[in-house]
Amino acid sequence: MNDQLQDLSGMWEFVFLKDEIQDSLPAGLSFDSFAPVPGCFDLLPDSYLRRGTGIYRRKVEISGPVALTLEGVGLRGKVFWDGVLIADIDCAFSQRCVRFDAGALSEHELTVAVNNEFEDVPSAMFFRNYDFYAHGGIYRKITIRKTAEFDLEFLNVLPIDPDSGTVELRLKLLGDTAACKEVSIAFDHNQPLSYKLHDGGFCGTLKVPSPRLWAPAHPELHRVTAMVNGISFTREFGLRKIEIKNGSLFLNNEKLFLIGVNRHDAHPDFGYAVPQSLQIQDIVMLKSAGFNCIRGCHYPQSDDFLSMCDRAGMLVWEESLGWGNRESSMTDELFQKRQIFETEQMALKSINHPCVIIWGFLNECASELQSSRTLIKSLAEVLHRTDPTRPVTNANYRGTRDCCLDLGDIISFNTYPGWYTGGSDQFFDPEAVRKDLGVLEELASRDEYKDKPLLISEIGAEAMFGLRGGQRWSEDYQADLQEFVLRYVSNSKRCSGVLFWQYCDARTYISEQSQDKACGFNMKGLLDGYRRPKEAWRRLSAMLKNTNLRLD
Ligand code: ADA
Repeated sequence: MNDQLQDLSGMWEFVFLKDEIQDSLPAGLSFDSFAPVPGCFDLLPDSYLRRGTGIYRRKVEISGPVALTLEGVGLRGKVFWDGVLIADIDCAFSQRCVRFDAGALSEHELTVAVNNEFEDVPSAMFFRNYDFYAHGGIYRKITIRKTAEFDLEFLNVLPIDPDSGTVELRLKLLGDTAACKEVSIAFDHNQPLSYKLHDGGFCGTLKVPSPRLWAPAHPELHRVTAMVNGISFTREFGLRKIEIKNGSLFLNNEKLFLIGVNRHDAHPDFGYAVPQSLQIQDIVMLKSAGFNCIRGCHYPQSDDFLSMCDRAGMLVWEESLGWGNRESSMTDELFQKRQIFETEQMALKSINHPCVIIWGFLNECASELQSSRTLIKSLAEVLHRTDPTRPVTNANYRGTRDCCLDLGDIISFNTYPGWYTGGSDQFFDPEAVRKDLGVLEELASRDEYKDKPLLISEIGAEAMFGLRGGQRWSEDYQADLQEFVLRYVSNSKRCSGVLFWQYCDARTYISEQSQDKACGFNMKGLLDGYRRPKEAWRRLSAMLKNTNLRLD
């Protein structure tokens, strides 16, 4: 950790423009308001639910070579330093680090222009039919720190044999590394050992002294400090092993059963700029209710959120941005290039977080088409190449029509019996769910798939908070469904877990473009958007607490 780090969160000057800006700031901009950073400008009074460009500006006092990190903006952003364009961010939720010379020590002007208008082209990363709101804003924090003439690109620690503390350490510097000849590496507070650098890089198998395993019940973390020419870089990591054996998941050689939720990092009033206190509360609520996993749907998670999951021992499925992507995108070369780049960046960003046990991508893409195989195969390959220690998957909604199940390590089905299919009656029909899940289990048991774990990665029903009566849209209908699902999956011989859809209600749209949702929210939450528990939350929590559900 570099003690010269400045967190630029707070109140920035702000102005909203109806139009998109190009590579220079419009002349004569008058910043007529203020806005919170992190924050979504389309939740501010004067630009509420409008589409256009939010321009944020603040002063920063710093000099010389610096690294500016934007942890996530949306939908796209342009970054200016003293009016000069220094970065163009073309993907929502993705972390970007920009290195440049800030100039002489004085008050400089940092301006970030973010735009939430849709690009209706196949290569777009965020489409208007995505069933989660396309907020405009600076979703996550921005920091800046002074650097030397060289800087750290990454310092990754991959657990090879956690019990013995054997790890693969990968370090890469960038910038002027000519004078960087060796690196000294220390684990925790142990003596450092020196190693030669080659072209500013090092890769080797090292031993962590006094290794302590990371696991949900005892989330032990280690630290590694690398020092080059007097400059030190520290990263946390965890020693744990996630693997697949005979069609099941194993964590540290113990069979793993996932009972979790899909969680949008969202809130009705904050959009995707969820305060850290609320993120912590979400993790605590889930952990104390007995859930053991969060699928970060459907975009990369912030480093802070993953660090909190590391500390809490909450398992995470992290995935790159995508939702229902159609053949026109799946076969578009620029879309393929962007997806591969963003997915690799996600893995490099999160690789040290032991809580992340599964990599995902392209939620519910057109995986029933042969033409989708090229991109799905490339994404699985780039993840395996970047990180050979974690399984990869993509949640699909094509059931038996899917033709890409062989490309992932885990078979993950999103399915909505009792809501979109079956259960045509106004009241919950368990037979519809039993039949649907039985078909998926049978498919996953075929020879070509039987060695892959099976996850029900989404299942649920809408429920309006406070509505009772047992009919569709009521809390008790949703609770009847989710209770049946948990009982069924817990007794399944084939399933390795279930991730309920979804943790809490999240903003979407009322429009023919998306999936019409009452009140403009996807209300399949076990809690409402303000985290008020529905009947389903109470029932599942009771089941997870009071019965010895199969958690092997
Ligand atoms: C899909 C999708 C989710 C959500 C869900 C629903 O499975 O992956 O993001 O849209 O359907 O509520 O319909």
